[in-house]
Amino acid sequence: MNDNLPVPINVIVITLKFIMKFTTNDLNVFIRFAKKIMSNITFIMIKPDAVERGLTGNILKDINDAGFNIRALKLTKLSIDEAKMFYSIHSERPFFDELTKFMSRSPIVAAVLEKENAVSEFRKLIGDTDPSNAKEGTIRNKYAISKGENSVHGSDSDENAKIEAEFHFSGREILL
Ligand code: RTP
Ligand code: MG
Repeated sequence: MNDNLPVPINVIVITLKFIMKFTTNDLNVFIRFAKKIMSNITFIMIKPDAVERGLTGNILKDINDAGFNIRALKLTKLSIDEAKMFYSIHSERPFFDELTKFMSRSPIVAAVLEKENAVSEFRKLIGDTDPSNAKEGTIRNKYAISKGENSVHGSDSDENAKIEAEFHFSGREILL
């Protein structure tokens, strides 16, 4: 008996097509799942001006009342170099020096928040960068001092939320 019978080519093709279809489907499911997780997460900071004035509790309550779940949280302090790194996208802007000195002046509270469409939902909750333009009831409208000292930071995209969360937290500090 011949143990080395060749496998017909059409059997090989059908098997390969089956494996490829299976893995492509799996990959698509995984990509959809990853995108869903990413769009549910944002990174935020309670800035020095708000921590200094004892507003951390009020702001965390506003965040909670707006339906966000806290997935990571810590009190920390940025060095001037860390502030420069974090806000490097603004390095050419005239307010960069003022911004990085302010952000490293005293402790901040950093957090990762979860909610559907977290990035845009959080930016709605905090309001315009300049508190004089921020809608009534938004966090910046209620607490910010000025356009520079505006009490809170929120990521501006899903990609940046991931980068910023990883800047402040190790994987085991984020409880998803
Ligand atoms: P953030 O990144 O802190 O959430 O603020 P944002 O998106 O609303 O505003 P962005 O344009 O990214 O600016 C970053 C921070 O820089 C300070 N800033 N100062 N003095 C000024 O004209 C000025 N403009 C911006 C603010 O602290 C702003 O949040
Ligand atoms: Mg920004």
